Amino acid sequence: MRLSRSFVPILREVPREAEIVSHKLMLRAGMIRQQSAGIYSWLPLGLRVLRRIEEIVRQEQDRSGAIEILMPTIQSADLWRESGRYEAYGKEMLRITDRHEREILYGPTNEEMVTDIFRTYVKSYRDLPLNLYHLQWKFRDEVRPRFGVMRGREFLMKDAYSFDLDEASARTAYNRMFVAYLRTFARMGLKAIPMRADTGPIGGDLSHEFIILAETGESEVFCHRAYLDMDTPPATTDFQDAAALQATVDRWTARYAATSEMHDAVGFGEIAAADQVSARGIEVGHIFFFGTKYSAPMGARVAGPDGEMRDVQMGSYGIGPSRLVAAIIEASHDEAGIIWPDSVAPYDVALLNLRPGDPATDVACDRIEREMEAQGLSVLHDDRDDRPGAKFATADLIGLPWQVVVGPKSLAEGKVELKRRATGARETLPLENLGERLRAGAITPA
Ligand code: P5A
Repeated sequence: MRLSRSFVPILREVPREAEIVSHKLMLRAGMIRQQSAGIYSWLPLGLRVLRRIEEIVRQEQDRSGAIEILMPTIQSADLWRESGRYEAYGKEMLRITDRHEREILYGPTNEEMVTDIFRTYVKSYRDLPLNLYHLQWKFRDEVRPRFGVMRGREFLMKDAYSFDLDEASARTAYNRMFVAYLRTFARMGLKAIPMRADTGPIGGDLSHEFIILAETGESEVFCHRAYLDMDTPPATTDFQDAAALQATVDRWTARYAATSEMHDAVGFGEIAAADQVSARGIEVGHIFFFGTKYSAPMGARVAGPDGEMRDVQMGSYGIGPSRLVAAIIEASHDEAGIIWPDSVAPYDVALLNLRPGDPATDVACDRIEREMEAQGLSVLHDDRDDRPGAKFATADLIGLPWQVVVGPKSLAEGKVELKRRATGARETLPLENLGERLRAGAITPA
């Protein structure tokens, strides 16, 4: 993709309204545009990152056995009256009246709607376990929307809902999501720590928040240092093996880790001082087990093997893909800009033509772009008529994993420069070897 033909409105000035680095960088890199408080348009670069995050989330949900559906953003108030949450949810819910004076709402979450779908179709234990998820926009009229897409009013959520016959299998469903979440965040280059958490308006008594440590995080968190070095469950994890899942969850919950609402100063004090981590964190996911809180009032019942009808056991599991875009930047940037992990970068390579208009660099850049794309790499080709210094600054700001610099002098010798954004390591190499070099991965540090 040629930068001149794309739409990447870079801001040279640091926007005044932005307080935290991810918000500043997202605005400067032309990723998002605020439309009103807590409501954003996603511009091409931001959208590409969001889509890649969604895809990782989807792959790991599918791998764990969850099934994708798509529920609407607009819901009927009557459904929420059935669970008793219509009044209870309070001012965070955006309530709307349609032309027939019917009360509807912009969904802040979907427990009621998915329970309605379930009760319509599923009547027997033979159809269980079941986990339905979707990726859909939510609206919460937050008192303090801030930090850009980190705490928006309109935001994207992946929300999954599990249905099981009894509590033991519901715990296995919870464990499946727990393990899927560990893999999901690790694939985005994040160290997410599962912490015991409060359940708020969703309810239930078993809940973990997945937290990444960051100074700008809104949550105050406490955990054992060992969590910073734990291994992620492998891709070969068997999500049907309840005992193995439990063992993984046990390992990841063996040590102290809690958000401030669940903090127990005495328990935390038992950790050796050097291993105590008291920090701020960003909640990127939150999982809940709440048994029959929705199924009982809404009549979602299934027949067990004995023919007896019983209320289905449920849990719900959220991830915030739009928040993750900002959270990843909080975790991975430097003074010059964003440093995208390979797995979520909007493009793999920034291709910098240092002298657009020069036939030699133009031809070489076109060829490099075509060849790299043929090899499956995505390229953002800076073909604009701009000073080299400005191009370097833009490339560092946007933060693509690789930069390929094509200048007239080295090109005359058949060479280009390759820079790894994360380490700053550079090497000069022959044009022909470029694609292979990139595919091979990391270059030796400078
Ligand atoms: C779980 C799924 C729920 O709503 N119901 C369905 C449960 N959980 S939650 O913790 O309230 O939200 C899940 C995740 O959504 C993200 N999130 C937000 N992202 C951006 N802006 C917001 N205002 C916002 N609120 C929640 C978080 O990642 C959270 O973990």
